[in-house]
Amino acid sequence: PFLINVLNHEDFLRGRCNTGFIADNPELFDIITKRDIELRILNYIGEKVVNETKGNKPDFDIPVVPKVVRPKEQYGTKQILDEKGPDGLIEWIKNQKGLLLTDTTMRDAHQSLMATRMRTRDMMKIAKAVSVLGNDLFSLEMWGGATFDVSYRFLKESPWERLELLRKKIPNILFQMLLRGANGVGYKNYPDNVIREFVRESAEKGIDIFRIFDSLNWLKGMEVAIDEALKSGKIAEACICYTGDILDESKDKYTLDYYVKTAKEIERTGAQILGIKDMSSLLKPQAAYKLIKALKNEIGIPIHLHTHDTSGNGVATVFMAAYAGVDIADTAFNSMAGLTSQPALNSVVAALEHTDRSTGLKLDDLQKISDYWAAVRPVYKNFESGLKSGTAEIYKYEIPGGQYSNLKPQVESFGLGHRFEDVKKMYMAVNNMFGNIVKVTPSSKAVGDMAIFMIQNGLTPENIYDKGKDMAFPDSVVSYFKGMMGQPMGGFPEELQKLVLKGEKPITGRPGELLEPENFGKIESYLRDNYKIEPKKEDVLSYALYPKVFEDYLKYVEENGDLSRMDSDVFFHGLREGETCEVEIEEGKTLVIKLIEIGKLDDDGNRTLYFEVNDSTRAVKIHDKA
Ligand code: 3PY
Ligand code: ZN
Repeated sequence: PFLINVLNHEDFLRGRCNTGFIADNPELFDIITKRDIELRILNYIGEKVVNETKGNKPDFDIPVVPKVVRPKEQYGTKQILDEKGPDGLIEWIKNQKGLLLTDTTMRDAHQSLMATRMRTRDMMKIAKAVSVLGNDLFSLEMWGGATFDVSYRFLKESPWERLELLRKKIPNILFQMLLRGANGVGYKNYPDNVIREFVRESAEKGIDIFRIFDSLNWLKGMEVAIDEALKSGKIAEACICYTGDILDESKDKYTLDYYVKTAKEIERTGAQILGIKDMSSLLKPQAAYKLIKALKNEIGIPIHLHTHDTSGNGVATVFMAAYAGVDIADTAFNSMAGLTSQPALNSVVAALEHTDRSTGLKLDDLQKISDYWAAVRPVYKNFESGLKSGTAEIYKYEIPGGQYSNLKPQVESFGLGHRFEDVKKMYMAVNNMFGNIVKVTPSSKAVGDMAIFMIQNGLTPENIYDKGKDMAFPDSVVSYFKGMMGQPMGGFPEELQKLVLKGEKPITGRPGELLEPENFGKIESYLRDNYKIEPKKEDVLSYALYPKVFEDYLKYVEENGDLSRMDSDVFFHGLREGETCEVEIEEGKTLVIKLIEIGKLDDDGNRTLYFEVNDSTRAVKIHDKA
């Protein structure tokens, strides 16, 4: 190919080449040949085989994709929004008797069960079936939260591409994303123009419902995102994050009155749906009934309940909310439900059949989708937390589902695995030190980081003011006390704030008002000059949100190629000796790869792996790190 490039070069063709020709045209070497792509894929698989699974790849069932025929005309909630506009959709929701359901499998369920690792490829295989068999679902939560960051950081795939691909396959069901208010899909406040541009672009690419929350229930933190979602003609679902226990009258901070008052303020922002975001599974069944009943009396916009099943009471909470008149509830297909994930969709549908809140969804159809996910899940086993049953302890610890499943590996990564129980207790103690705050990304991260930091350094709520005088606290904690995550109800505990900030002055206003607007033009030039891409708006936004993660992703893809068309069992576990897989390297071009033999360790610590690729034999040498 290099030679062909030379022969086709204009200067060469015109005889204008001299001895400087090669040096003057370094781009001639930039070509990626099919052999290069092949080699990168073999190296990738080789690394997995030699240094991760060590030849012991588990046996996985092939997930069965239900056969469906797409009707000529599909009519779902997406068509209602597109045809009737936001007001028409809200009117339609209000007229529904049955409980409307959202499926969260492609976002929160895998975020909360398997550290957000679900790849686009596994979603795409079932997308058409979801579209056809799930036509009567209210929405799919399939984007936002941690999925944005994790796609780039660990899966080496573009979240924007996921959105666009799914949108094409599922044209009939509303798409919903989780947006952390002024923190976007990140962990810190961004300049207003980043939030606005991000909402605009996401709406353009296919998001219909923006579920917006602030990690301290601080309305100002949601203002910009709500305003932009409304401007883009989509739905703003603004949230109250639920914490504490309204049934316990001895608790006087997060009371029923507090939630009703906050809900009314949310309604006044113009948001079309109120979200109740119970990220930590703290909303007990009877509390759900009481809360929804009260809200239904006080506000006019539809209410959408989001809860987790960490406590094991999630399905009961959905029922009690249904009987109090909640309009929409979040669930996940059964095989991806329960524990730190959402309550079980199929079970809720079954239990509500023949009642006045019957969902109208067909159980046999839904089962096929659940069966597909059941077969996909084992591939991701290494990312699961090992939690085997619901835990009532969550009411005490108040740890969000997504954080709970991640906390153990995080604690282990600090060499503190044996002190996990202490970390959970410290999480509770830190919450009290912080003044009993709402804990959800990113405020929950500040509490979690602080808990780990205190255990690591032998700090206690009593000795910290003395022992912690000269200590630099974790970034998230500093950012929290500076006011960069917003203002908590009741303010910051002064003494602790002083200890953490060490003389730095906190802010009391909206961080977005102080942050310099992002210069998108500059980012675009930077990306163009440094990477082999013609930057699109989405690339510029990804860089604005996560500069390092996005650059690492670009470098990775430049070095290793695009692995998004490799099946997940191969992506995570490589191949077994004798096993064959197919990898599509571009539309219509497929490599059939068989691992023939894993060679013995040689004197330099390498192993040679022999492959058959589309009938030719190839060998790659991999350094064995063991
Ligand atoms: C997120 O912010 O990603 C969450 O899911 C919070 O509950
Ligand atoms: Zn959640």
